[in-house]
Amino acid sequence: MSDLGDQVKGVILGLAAGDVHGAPFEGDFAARTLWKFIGKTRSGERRWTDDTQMSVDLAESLLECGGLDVEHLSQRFAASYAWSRGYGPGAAKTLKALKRGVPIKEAARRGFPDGSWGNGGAMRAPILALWPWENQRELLRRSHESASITHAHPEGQDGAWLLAHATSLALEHVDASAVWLALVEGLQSDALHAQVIRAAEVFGGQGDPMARALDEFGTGMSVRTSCVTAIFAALWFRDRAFGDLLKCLRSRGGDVDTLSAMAGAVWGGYRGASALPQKLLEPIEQRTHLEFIADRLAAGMVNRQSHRGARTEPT
Ligand code: F2R
Ligand code: MG
Ligand code: MG
Repeated sequence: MSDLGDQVKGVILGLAAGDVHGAPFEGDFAARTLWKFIGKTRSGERRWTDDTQMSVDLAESLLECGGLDVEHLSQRFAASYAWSRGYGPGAAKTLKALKRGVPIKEAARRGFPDGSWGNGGAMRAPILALWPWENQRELLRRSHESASITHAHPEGQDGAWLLAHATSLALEHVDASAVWLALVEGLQSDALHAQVIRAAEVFGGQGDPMARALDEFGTGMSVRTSCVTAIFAALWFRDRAFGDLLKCLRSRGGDVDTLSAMAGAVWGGYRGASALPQKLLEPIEQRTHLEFIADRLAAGMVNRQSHRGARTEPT
C-alpha cells in the first residue's frame, strides 16, 4: 500500500478506534452505565457512536456523489440516525426534522435557535481532508457547508475547518510549529483564534505542556472546549504510542469519545494505519467496511496526486 493509502486508512481507523475505545468513558455516570449495556454488538464487537457514524455517512456521500452534495448528505445523516449511537441532543432534533422533510436551514436551528456550537461538525470533518479538493480554500468552504447541516453557529463550523485543516496538514507531515501557524488561517471566532495562538505557546513551553493543554483548552462537548485539545494531543503524541494518546484523553473524563476520535484521526493521518495497534483495531464493529471506504477514498487521493505530479513534471 502507498504511504498516502496507509495514511488515509490511518485517519478513518484512528477516528473509529478513538471513538469506540473512548465511548465507555464519555459523559456522566448515567451515560457510562448506559453504554455498558448497549456498547457492544451481538457478536461482541465494540459499537461506534455518532462520531464514526456521521464520518461514514460523509465518506459514503462523497463517494456516491463525486463530491459534497449537502442535500444528499443531510438525508444520509437523517437516515442513519439512531438514538443508541449517542447523538448530541441538538443534532438529534435536527436529524429527526430533516427526516420529516424540514428544509436544512430551518432544521439546523431546531436544537438551538442560534445554531449549535457543539463539536459534532468537527468530529466528522477529518473525512473532508481525504477528498482531492482543488485547494485549501475549497476545503475551508466545504468544511463550513458540511457542518452547517447540523451546526448553523459559526463556531460549530470553525471546529469543522480546524479538524479538516489539521488532518490535511497531518497527511503532508507538517511539523507541529508550522501546524499552529497554519491553523490560525480562516477562523471566524476570535476566541478560537486566540486558543490556537496560545496552543503554540503551551506546546513549546516548560513543565507538562499536555497537562496544561487539558486544563486550558478543555475536554467538553463544545468546539471551544475540545478541538484545540484534540489537535494538541495528536501532535504531542505523534511520535508516541496510540494507546498512550487514548489513555491521556480519558484521564479527565468529559467528551472522551469525541476528543479521542478527533485526535485519533489526526494521529492516524501522520502515522498511518500500520502504526495503529491491532488489538485496538480488532474489536471495532464493521472494520472491513471502514477499510473498504478508506481504500476507495485513498484511490481518489492517489489518482489526483499522480495527475498533479504529471502536470508539474518537466518535459
Ligand atoms: N451527546 C453525546 N453524548 C451524550 C452524553 C453526554 C453526557 N450526558 C454529558 O452531558 O456529558 N455525544 C455526542 O454529542 C457530541 C456532539 O454533539 P453535537 O452533534 O454537536 O450536538 P449538539 O447537541 O448540537 O451540541 C452538543 C452540546 O453542546 C451544547 N450546545 C451546543 N450549542 C449550543 C447553543 N447554541 N446553546 C447552548 N448550548 C449549546 C449543548 O449542551 C449540546 O447538547 C459528541 O460528544 C458526540 O459524541
Ligand atoms: Mg459520540
Ligand atoms: Mg462525544
